[in-house]
Amino acid sequence: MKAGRFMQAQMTKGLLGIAAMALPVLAFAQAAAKDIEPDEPVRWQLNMTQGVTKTAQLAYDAHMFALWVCVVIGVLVFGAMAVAMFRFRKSKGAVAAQFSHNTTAEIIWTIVPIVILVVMAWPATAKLIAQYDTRDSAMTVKVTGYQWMWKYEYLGEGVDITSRLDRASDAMRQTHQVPTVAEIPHYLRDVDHPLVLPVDTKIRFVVTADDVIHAWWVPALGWKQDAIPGIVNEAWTDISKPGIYRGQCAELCGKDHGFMPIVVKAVSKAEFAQWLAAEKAKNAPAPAALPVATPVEAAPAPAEPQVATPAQAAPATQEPVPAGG
Ligand SMILES: [Cu+2]
Repeated sequence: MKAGRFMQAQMTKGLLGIAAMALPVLAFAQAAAKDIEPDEPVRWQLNMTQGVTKTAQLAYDAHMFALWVCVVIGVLVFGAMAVAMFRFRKSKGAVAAQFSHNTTAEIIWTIVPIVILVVMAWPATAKLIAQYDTRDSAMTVKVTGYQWMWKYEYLGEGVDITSRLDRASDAMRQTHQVPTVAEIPHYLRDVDHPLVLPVDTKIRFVVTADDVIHAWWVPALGWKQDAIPGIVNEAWTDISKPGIYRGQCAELCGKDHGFMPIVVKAVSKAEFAQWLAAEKAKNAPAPAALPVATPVEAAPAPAEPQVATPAQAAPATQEPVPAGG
């Protein structure tokens, strides 16, 4: 019967749930010790991390709610089984009942799981809808996946970043050796240029890819979004804690799929404004430098338009995309 299978599945989940509950104290104690990378999972952590965004919190809440429903079902079902086996055992003279149908029992074991599923699906659906509501965002970042790196464009700001595996990890992986944590603290999980974002800001992401399907995934943010060539997907985030958050490409995208990590550096709004201004300054053409170089040829320079539009600034900052490897 359907209901029977459902109960079996719930029982299994219930057991796992009890196991997951066993070590939360340890996990929380270890998590408290980290403040630079607030949401990093720790060794032997069993439950999922809580994340640092509203959507991550929604996912965590849905997960905990479902977990506790499973725990209750597990306790009830295993309790009933234990009682049945102990109290009505053959050695005590119990005789198995003989019947082929029991309409009341069949109605109960169909209705009860339906009610449980609806009770779980209702809030989960509301949370999903909230996760996809990208309205009223303060800024937009366009994420483009490439084989094998990420490009981040701060739309309307004329600032973009190409983010690749850090050089230390890249050099080490070519040697086929495994570094110690002391040698490379974040082996294969670090990048040259992290995505810098402000905290307490609703940030909209538009996610796409240039070659094959990638997926942009930072667990602490609470979502994962496919990056598909020719399609623009949307997502949003609102980071509550400054810190470093690590993720990776989550869609098998070629031989270096495992070597295009993601690093988000969340900073205060003031720090972000400072960083953005510095990036803009870096990207702007340097008109002041021209006259100094050769005084004879300096004359025509002021005739050039001196205002840096994003269109002009962008090509200068884009790093060339290598053909592969
Ligand atoms: Cu990828």
